[in-house]
Amino acid sequence: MTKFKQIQFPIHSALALVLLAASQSVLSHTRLEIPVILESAGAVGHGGTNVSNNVVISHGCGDGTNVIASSVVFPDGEDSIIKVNGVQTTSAIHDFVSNWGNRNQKIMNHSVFKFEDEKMDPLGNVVGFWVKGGAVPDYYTAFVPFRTSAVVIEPTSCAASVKVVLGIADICKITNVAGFADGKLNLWTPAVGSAYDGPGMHGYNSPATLTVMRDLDKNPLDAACGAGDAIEIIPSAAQMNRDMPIVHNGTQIWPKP
Ligand SMILES: [Cu+2]
Repeated sequence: MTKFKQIQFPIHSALALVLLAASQSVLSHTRLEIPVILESAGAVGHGGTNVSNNVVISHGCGDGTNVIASSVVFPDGEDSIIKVNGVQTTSAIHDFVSNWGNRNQKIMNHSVFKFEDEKMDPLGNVVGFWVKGGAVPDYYTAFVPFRTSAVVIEPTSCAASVKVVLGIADICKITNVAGFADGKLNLWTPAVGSAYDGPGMHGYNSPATLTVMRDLDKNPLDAACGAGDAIEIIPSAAQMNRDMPIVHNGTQIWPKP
């Protein structure tokens, strides 16, 4: 027994170090303050719970740089990439979420970034937001607040969770797409083949996510579903190219056209 314990200790401390290193590298990237939320299984529009959240900008583009703007995109569910247990499917998000669309709204806050606005699709649904006119030092953390309205997981589906993949750019220097590089901006985007993939850059294919867990008490899974499926919704390249730019008063200010 004593011998077993002696072996066990170094394994645990090695594991603790690995976990610490892993959590620190995650913390150093731009993520959501609350990355996992519970669905509201109540009727849409009645007693749904809103979750106030923040995009957490954890660092800038290197010593001496300031984050001056940020751009955030949520998958619109129109041409989004949908995965079931990691495998891409032709199913639509509506097969798994009863009320997808317009779930996320910016919470106004001019204390860090002077200017902001929501991004809308042609139907007026919010598909993201941008902020600009700030100067967040590299060593600072900044919060960009938004709110998620109740997401209802389709009761007839086997979805146990829905992971929403975001596209985010933290911008230190306004450039055109060709000028994207470490030191100028951080791209926290899914690599879907858009102009905002940022291959080789610090945050390559390391997007922030918001996972909605099914409320298994109020919205139980059918026994045939077993443990249920992990669904993922990722913005398409076409949506990223359309919605990532910052357009202020009708003029695209980032990236430089
Ligand atoms: Cu980082």
